[in-house]
Amino acid sequence: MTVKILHFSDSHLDVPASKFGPRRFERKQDFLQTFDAVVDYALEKQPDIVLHTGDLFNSINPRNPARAHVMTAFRKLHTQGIRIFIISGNHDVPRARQAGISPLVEYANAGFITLFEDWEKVGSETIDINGLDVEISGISYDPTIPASSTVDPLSQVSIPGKGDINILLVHYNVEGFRGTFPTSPTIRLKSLPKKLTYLAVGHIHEHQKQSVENTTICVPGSTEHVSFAEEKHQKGFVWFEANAEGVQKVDFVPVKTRPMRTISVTIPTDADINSLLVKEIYKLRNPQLILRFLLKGVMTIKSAERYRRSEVIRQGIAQCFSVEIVDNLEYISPELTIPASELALKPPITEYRDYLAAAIKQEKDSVRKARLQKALEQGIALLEEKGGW
Ligand SMILES: [Mn+2]
Repeated sequence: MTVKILHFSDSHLDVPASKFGPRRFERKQDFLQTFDAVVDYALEKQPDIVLHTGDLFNSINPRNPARAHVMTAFRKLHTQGIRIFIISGNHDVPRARQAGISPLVEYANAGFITLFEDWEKVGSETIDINGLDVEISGISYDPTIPASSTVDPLSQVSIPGKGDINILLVHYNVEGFRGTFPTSPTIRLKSLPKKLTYLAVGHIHEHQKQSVENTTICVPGSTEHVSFAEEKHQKGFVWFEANAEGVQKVDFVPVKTRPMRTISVTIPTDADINSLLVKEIYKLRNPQLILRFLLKGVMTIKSAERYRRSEVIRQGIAQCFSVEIVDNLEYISPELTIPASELALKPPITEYRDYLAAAIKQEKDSVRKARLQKALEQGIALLEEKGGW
């Protein structure tokens, strides 16, 4: 007999989507839909256990539509006898007691899930599935570790390791996995707990897996593209089966997500940027597509004058789901011919003296000349007092 387990992660429900303007609710809906795709798969295929390895919500205070949605989904799974085990990720862990409690606590209190809330010590539960002891342990993300620390979060961690199958849920980077920054808390392969069958990993958004001795380390990745950095990743979740001999198979099951694409555009000299971008938009037109342009290169003043960013976006959102333009450009002006020496700034008192001296020289009326002379003296005194030179 094998135990059937569905593992998903990083759903980031109720992600902020204000940059999508009036389509922000639709964008939030995308995340709920991929979450539903996973839950529907579980309802249909009936795994024994469902694991979620953190960042179920994008924040500790998700809004009610997302909360209620998850409650309904977990109730359905629970009613079918599917056990759910969850940890908190860096996005949905309370950073301090004052910040309140995790939104996941509601589901645990309702009896629908088992939440391993602690980040200081591992929580553990053993359940019997088809005569096999399945030990599931978990440790939530520790918000007190500085993000730039290179600490190994598992160096002091052990699991009971008494099951026929032993699973540990974590939400950290893992040594050697893509998307892991060297200057962040990272699990070292040497600190994997003994007798571990499956390390269920959240936090890394790209699906990856690796075996180290008898342990399978698996990252299902996020269920939607959380940022443009993920645009090329296939999103989905993991279905695996294990017995007392270890993990027997691991399948990645893809889910349908909204397409996302970045197009880099190098600006040719004096090109009409608007028609260039609009042409690209028509080439890629797709009402589902989240499109981003990265403009690169140098823009002359002449082409900048013809560039109407809002016009490109207006035309873009008629053909695509959204269009974003990143245009941190350098501007150059070939028409600029003033010698640099004439543009140099003078110290404030020198500037003031030169300006008034010229005015005094030009003035014919003696009374006005005397007044300007007085203004020159008083002005210099005032500038000196204020720290001018
Ligand atoms: Mn995440």
